[in-house]
Amino acid sequence: MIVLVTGASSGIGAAVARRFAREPGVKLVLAARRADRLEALALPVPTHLLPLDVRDRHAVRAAIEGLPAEFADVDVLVNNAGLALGLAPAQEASLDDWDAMIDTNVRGLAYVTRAVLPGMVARDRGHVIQLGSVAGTYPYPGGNVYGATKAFVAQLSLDLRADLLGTRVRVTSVEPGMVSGTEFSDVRFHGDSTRAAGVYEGVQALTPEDVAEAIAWCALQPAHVNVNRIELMPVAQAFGPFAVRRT
Ligand code: NDP
Ligand code: 8X3
Repeated sequence: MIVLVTGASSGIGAAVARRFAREPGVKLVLAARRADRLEALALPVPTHLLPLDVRDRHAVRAAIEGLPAEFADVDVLVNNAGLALGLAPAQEASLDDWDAMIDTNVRGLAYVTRAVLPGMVARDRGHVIQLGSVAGTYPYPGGNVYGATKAFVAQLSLDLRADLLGTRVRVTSVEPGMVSGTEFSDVRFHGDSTRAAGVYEGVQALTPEDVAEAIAWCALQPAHVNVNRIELMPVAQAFGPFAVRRT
C-alpha cells in the first residue's frame, strides 16, 4: 500500500505517517514545505520525500507526475496540509489570512486531489481521505473563512463520491474537533505561543494519534466499504456557542 500524506512535517500529518508505517508493506510519500522536518521523521519503511507547496498548482502536478515508479501508484491520499490564520471577526479579519487559508485549504487540497485522481481511476483502486474539521459544520466566532474552507472540504468529498461512482475509488472526509500537540494554534496566532497554549489549557484535547487512528481505520476497511465522513471530538468539547445578543 502506497500512502501519500500532505502536511506530514508536523502534527496530524506526521502522526498519520507514523501510524501507516506500522502497517505491513506500506510505502510512504511525505509532502510538506519543510523538507528538513520530513527527513527528521526517519520512518523504518520505504519513503519518498516530496518538498512541496500545495498552493502551487504546477509544482503539485509536476511532483505527482514525477513520482519514482516504485511510489507512483498511490493507494491512499491523506490530504491533510492546511491551516487556520487569525480569529478576528469577519469585519476585521486580514485579507492576507483569508487568501492563505483559501489558497491552502481549498485550492491546494483541490490541486493535489486533481493530480492524484486520474491514476487512481485508471487503476480502479484508491482512497482519498480529506482533513476537514468540525469548524466546517459548526460555526464559532472568528471561525469565518477557516470554517468555510472546511465546509468546502466536506462538500467536495461528497461530490467526489458522485463523480467516482462506478469506480472502486473511495473518498472520506475526516472532521476532528480540538487537537493539541500540533502547530495549528501557533500558526493561527502567527507565532504567539502563549495565546496558542491558552487554547488547550485545562482541556484534554484529541491527540494527533487519535486522528491518525481514525484515518487508518477508514483506510483499512474492506475494499467495498466507503466511510463517507467521520466527526470526532474530545469529550471535553461540544458544539459551538449560539450567541444571543439581548437588549
Ligand atoms: P500543523 O500546523 O501541525 O500541521 C499543518 C501541516 O500542513 C504542516 O505539516 C505544514 O507543513 C502543512 N502545510 C501548511 N501549508 C502548506 C502548504 N502551503 N503546502 C504544503 N504543506 C503545507 O496542524 P495540524 O496537524 O493540527 O493540522 C493538520 C490538518 O488538520 C489541517 O488541515 C487542519 O485544518 C486540520 N485540523 C486540525 C485540527 C486541530 O485542532 N489541530 C482540528 C481539525 C482539523 P509545512 O509548514 O512544512 O509546509
Ligand atoms: C480545528 C478545530 O475548533 O479550532 O479545525 O476550528 S477548531
